Amino acid sequence: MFDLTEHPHRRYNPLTREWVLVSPHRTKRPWQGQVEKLPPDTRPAYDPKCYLCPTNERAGGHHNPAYTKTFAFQNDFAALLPDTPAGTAQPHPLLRAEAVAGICRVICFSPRHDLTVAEMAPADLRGVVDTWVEHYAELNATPGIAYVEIFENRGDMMGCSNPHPHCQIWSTSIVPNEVEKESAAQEEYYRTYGRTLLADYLEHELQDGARVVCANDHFAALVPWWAVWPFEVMLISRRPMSGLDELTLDERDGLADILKRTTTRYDNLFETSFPYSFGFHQRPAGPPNPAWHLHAHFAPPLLRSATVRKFLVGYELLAMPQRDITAEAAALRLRDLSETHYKARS
Ligand code: H2U
Ligand code: ZN
Repeated sequence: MFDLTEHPHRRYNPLTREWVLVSPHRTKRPWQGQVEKLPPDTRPAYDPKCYLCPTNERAGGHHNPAYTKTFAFQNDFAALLPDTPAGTAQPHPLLRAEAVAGICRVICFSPRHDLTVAEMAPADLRGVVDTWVEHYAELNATPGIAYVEIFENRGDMMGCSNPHPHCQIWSTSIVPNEVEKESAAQEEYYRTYGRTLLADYLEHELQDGARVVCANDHFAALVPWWAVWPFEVMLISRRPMSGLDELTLDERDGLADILKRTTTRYDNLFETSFPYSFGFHQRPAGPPNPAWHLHAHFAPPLLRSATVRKFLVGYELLAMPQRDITAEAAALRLRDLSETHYKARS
């Protein structure tokens, strides 16, 4: 008899329409790979050498103001530029290129160099949500912008260059690959069923409970059925809406609350500043879209301790993503963790 907790299988991701291979029996194999030590987090509240701390100098001679809440600025090494001329090139039918224009920004979450999302006060996190809403609404309405990606890389492991709490926004004249896949799946689902794909998915998950990590009146955090990263989590708004700009004020508080509770569980998992890439998926430029359902993805690399991470290599790069622990086992671990940050425990 096929048993999801024992037997190798593949699971379908209806958002990207791709499969992930799950090998639950492999969690028994011995580990002899790379062991990394994460140094304890001993950052000062202000670091005179940090290019994100208040009053410090950034590249190009820019000076940060003495900001007290959030602070946004144009990325000094932007990957996309607003004035790139439109154009295409096709030297051969197989070789296509298109110009991409865009606006890249950095948002500091707090003047405090030593904090993480998990350690920020709920009111300050609500301020971060308000800043995201403001920038999403403005950029999404900017002529020439087709999509606004808000994301945070946290930790050296995820290629983050600076531990000061911050995120980036890359807004582009094109809709990027992952968003295009999710758009197509959600549009088709909505045309067929007249409901959003994630509204139906979330309704099932809240009833079932096996993959739910935590929830409040406005958002749920869960390990998706199709998770690739060991402790991957999705945040899904309980009310279907297509973008951050549609959040009510209560829902903004709900988002701040679920962010704090999810990242606190993450930090508590291995009692470390848990590395991850995080970001929102929401409707491409245009008015509210009933097919699109606002959500966020956490992609964290740590696997079984603060020193053992998952790499997407070999089979994952050449064939398909693969995981060992099941989504249900990961959700159970996260659900059982405290919502009091380990650093705040006496
Ligand atoms: P990470 O979040 O991935 O570490 O990136 C930080 C961003 O900050 C990165 O995109 C920008 C880099 O271009 N940056 C500035 O805009 N000004 C600076 O003085 C240094 C870094
Ligand atoms: Zn700093």
